Amino acid sequence: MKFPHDFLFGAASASYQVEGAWNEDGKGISNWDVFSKIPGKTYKNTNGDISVDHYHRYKEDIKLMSEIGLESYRFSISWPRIIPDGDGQVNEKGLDFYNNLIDECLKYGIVPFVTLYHWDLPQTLEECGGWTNKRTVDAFVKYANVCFNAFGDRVKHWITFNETIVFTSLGYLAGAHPPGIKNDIKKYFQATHNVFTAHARAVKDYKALRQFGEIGITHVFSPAFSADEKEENKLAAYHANQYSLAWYYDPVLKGEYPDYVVKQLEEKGWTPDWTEEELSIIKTSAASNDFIGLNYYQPQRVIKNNNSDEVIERTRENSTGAPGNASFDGVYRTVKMEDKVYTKWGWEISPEAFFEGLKMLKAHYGDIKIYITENGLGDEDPIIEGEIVDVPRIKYIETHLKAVKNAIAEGINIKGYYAWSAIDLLSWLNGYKKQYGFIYVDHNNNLNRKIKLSGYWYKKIIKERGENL
Ligand code: BGP
Repeated sequence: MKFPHDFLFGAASASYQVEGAWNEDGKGISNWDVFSKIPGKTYKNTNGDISVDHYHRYKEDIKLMSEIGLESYRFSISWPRIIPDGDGQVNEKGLDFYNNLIDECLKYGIVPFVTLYHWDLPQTLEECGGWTNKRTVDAFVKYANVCFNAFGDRVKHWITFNETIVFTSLGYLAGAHPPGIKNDIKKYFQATHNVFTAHARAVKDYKALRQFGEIGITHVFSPAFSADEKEENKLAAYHANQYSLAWYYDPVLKGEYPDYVVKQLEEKGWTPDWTEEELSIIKTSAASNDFIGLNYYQPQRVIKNNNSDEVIERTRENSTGAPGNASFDGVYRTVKMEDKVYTKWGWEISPEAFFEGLKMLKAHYGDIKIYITENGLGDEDPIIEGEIVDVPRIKYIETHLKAVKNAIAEGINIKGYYAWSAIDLLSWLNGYKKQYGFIYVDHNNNLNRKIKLSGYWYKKIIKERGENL
């Protein structure tokens, strides 16, 4: 079987992780510009001031992407580049940059797939309470409209938010992302609700513009499985799926929050401050949401947490995805398992769980349209005689693409696959050490670029439309 002719083979990036030029051409300061400069917050205090300088080298980068044969490039727009103070004047030079980037993609027939929010919030909004303040919701809707109007003639695929669970939980529970707040459960849920409201309003506005493109949201896809057959662990996995999956997917796909969570939030006093109007906009916009983007790296293996009084001290190291933590409410715990395989950073590698999770999603939400908006291997790539021989990455992407192919054969409506990442870039908390790209960037030599073995391998897969996978 070949992948369907309208299936997009792509790769992804995010503004803060690639662009650099943090204070050029009128760009405002973002929360990450500030947060990454607090000593000890990131690996070796790395930050995105220069990153891989995509802002200045985008032409070279898009050309390399076209050499790989990418059909689509998923990138994000930096909000503070467009509206430096969050909700004030538009910065024309910011618009110019993305107009040029989009045009450069189109010149090579690469479909631009645009994320509006991949975590770099204008600092002025962060200082007013960030996503816990409804002013940020209004500001986002305004910013989204500016982007639809400026780029919507050429951009027909929009993602409102990237991974709400990550920026809200690391921002308000683990304190590992901006604004660096720890264990404030009430704020965490408020932030999530405000994001869903912002998403719903942006979807409505986009549809009203009649630009005839599609719009959706990207979520972490980390389905929870019980570590064994014990009833208490199965219940713990159910709980994990309610809080980390249903809470995020239901409002977007069904237009309402899951009862199981809503009831518990009421009991515990964690219910967000929400209005009838917001709930109704979430309800009515769900039907207009075109797709769901899934970022899949690993599943969660779950057991019941038996020492729920334990204080969970989250550090940078244990908050970036490796199993071993208790949930914020103390109900369950993710575990590392003897019989599973893990990356150097402790993330499980499981194309099987990916496939199982996709079937679970279909069983629960029916025939939704899906893009895999991120999937990839963080590794330290060997260089042999000048070539970047990232064989483990090829293996990783190959097995996960096979899972996608099998899922399509099962009738799951997957319309594209974006490897993370198009090019080596700044990992939020792991610096440049953890590489993901098809294109290598030499930090010791002028940020020179070179296509890796995985890039050439992907080129072949795209050319054959995955027939030999
Ligand atoms: C996702 C983010 C990406 C990227 C990726 C890899 O959560 O959407 O921006 O960072 O994870 O994460 P890391 O760099 O921590 O390995």
